[in-house]
Amino acid sequence: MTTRRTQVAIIGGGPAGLLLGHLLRAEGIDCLIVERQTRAHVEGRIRAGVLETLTTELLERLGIDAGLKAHGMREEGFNLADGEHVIRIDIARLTGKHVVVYGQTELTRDLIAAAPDRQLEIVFEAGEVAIHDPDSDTPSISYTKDGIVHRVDCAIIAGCDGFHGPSRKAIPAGPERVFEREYPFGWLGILADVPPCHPELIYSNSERGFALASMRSPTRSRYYIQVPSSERLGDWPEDRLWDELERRFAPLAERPVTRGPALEMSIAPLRSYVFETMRYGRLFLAGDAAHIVPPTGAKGLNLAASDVAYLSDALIGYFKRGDESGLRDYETRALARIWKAERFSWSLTKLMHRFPEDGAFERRMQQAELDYLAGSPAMQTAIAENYVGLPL
Ligand code: RFL
Ligand code: PHB
Repeated sequence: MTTRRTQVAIIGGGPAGLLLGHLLRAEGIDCLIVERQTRAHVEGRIRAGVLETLTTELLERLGIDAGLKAHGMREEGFNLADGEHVIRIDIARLTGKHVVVYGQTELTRDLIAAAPDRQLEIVFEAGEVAIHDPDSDTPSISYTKDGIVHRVDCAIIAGCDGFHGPSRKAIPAGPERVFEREYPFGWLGILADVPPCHPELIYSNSERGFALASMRSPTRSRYYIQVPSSERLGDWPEDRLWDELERRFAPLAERPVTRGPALEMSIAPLRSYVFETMRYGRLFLAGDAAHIVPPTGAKGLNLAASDVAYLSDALIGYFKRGDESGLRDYETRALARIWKAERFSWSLTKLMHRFPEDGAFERRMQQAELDYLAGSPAMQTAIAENYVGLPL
């Protein structure tokens, strides 16, 4: 067994862990990231695509924004469609802000590539990661690598290990602090090197269910459709999905849907989840480790970034000035923003999907809300300001 010491042991090398690691290193704070997967696996995961200003500003502050500047696509509006009727939400006019389409995959690659120069150590393929004594003054983590057990003593443990990681499970919390809602459907996604059918994102509520036309670049498209939770990838040969996308977007998009071989296809279940105990002694949770939103509002990655903005501030205050107030307030500050993003993602999910349990009345409610939205600058502004991201 080996033993070493660092100031902050970060579990998980997804966006939350990588951003936190860089923000701490930028202030000269020692930290170490332990990641269960291989580097290739982490860099290959296809997930989010829409970044709020708050997230892009963090990358700019770190000076890890060359890829973002070169390839990020500035989006000044997006569209919500009801059947054949498209409502454009002009986010630039309504909020003075914009969002940037830049893949989580690319963002993760940029953060990993910048790590060695900034002395940010990432241990990939760390097995059996375990948390010890988080509620004591001498917390530590351990992991195995190449058959050797390593122990890392630290002052703080940051649990950035996603929804299935060990950090949340290390926290005893009563059921009154856990909030969950599962949806009876998932999103079937496809990524392909074909030009997008529309210059802006289209979220569509159609008779055949929800669909989203998104993109990664002018030559790479990302599409999703709503599928019942019972369906498997094997039920969806590529052509069946393209047929479906063609049907849904032909009446809405500027150009026909272009088909191409799938670079990736996957089904993601939809869930809303909040674990309100984000601090336990010297263990702090950030990102998907503490909360999940359905992807409809494009909030998951951005919430991971805002958690980390709060947590890095708190840790910098603690290590630089011995000020514990940021650590004390972390949970309250983070949850205030998390719950608003949970509300937005839930309400947009309810507005844009077909729920199997819904009847004619609920459908009329969706139609009335979309009709109201189409004619109401006030409601468009409310949607736009949530979409670009609420202030920290
Ligand atoms: P991650 O990305 O899950 O990273 C956690 C990391 O922890 C590692 N890990 C462990 N490491 C060590 N030991 C263990 N025992 C470990 N167990 C796990 C994992 O390997 C992983 O590397 O969480 P993080 O960093 O909190 O980031 C959260 C985001 O990834 C997530 O919220 C977004 O992808 C959600 N999301 C979207 N968010 C947006 O802001 N905008 C979007 O447009 C958007 N679209 C999406 C999405 C998520 C999707 N899926 C697949 C769930 C679209 C989809 C389809
Ligand atoms: C994506 O491009 O992957 C994407 C875009 C918007 C969302 C969710 C996912 O709301």
